[in-house]
Amino acid sequence: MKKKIITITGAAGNIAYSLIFRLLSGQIFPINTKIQLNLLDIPESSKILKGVKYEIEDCAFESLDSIVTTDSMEAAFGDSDYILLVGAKPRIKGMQRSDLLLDNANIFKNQGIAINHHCRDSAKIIVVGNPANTNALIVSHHTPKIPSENITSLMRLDQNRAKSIFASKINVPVTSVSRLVVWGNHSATQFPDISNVRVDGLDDLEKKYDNVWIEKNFIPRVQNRGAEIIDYRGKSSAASAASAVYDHLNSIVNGSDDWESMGVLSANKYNISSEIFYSFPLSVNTDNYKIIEDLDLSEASLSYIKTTEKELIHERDIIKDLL
Ligand code: NAX
Repeated sequence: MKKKIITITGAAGNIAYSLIFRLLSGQIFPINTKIQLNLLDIPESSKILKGVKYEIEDCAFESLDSIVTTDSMEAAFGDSDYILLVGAKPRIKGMQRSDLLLDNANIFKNQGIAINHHCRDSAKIIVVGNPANTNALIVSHHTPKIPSENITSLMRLDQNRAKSIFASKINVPVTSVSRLVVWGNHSATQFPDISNVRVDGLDDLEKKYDNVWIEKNFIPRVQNRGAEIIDYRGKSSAASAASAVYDHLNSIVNGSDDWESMGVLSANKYNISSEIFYSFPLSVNTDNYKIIEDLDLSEASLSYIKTTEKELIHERDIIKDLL
């Protein structure tokens, strides 16, 4: 029997409430692998966390090895194979985006320091809590022991949203759509890019859509999908976010045949600043990822990728004292 230790922060929150059950009933790891869950939340959430633990136990999952619930970073991060940094403060009424950035930046700085102290250098870290890309930059800065390639931020929700909206427009199953990627920030400046899209492996789309639809409808709808969900549901996306974390982790563990979008340290590709976490088109295998290079970018695409870069540089400048 093999065992994997997965740490989830913000484990008493909404995303975790879907994610945990998806992970334990899913098929990311071989069937003989058992999962130890280390669930971290703040002391104020300890009662909720206990309820979550009882519910997990009540599912009698075959894949479950054990559950640790804790408010101690040392207990949560020690020996973890995968660390899913979901927990963060929500933006409350009247709060400026920059206040949220700084509050959450401090959480991710302290978690980075603790991870560096307690984890193996092979640990893989996925940053979900917002602003996810900038939080990943902070974590990366405070985990010198861990290779920056092991740290990625969640853009898969944006990619899944883009694929599903596009598939529905051209009336094909979402699984037919590949090479649809999202560049930049997990925010309303992101650039969902259909320039290289394939449907059932072919790039001949027989003009099933037009550029006006892409520009005026598709791109803004994907960029603002989070707000659209809040508008209807009265709460932010949680189940779809959890599903995207599952997909992201699955790609990291098992690789992917498709192009994937993840926030990664930029490494100066496509003339994007090397000091930000930015979502690029990636090929992902079981050992690492590679930024897909030499894609042709139209004038319009270049403008989109620079706009979202500008926002990430601005976020980085707000938290620069923590780097
Ligand atoms: P919730 O507010 O439901 O849960 C957050 C949990 O984090 C709470 O239980 C809270 O007690 C805990 N927490 C706060 N500070 C903590 C700390 N220092 N250590 C450990 N736990 C702490 O939010 P939820 O809906 O679960 O969303 C979590 C985060 O994901 C938010 O920042 C949200 O904005 C972000 N998202 C990111 C997405 C992405 O694609 N990157 C999409 C979905 C989501 O919006």
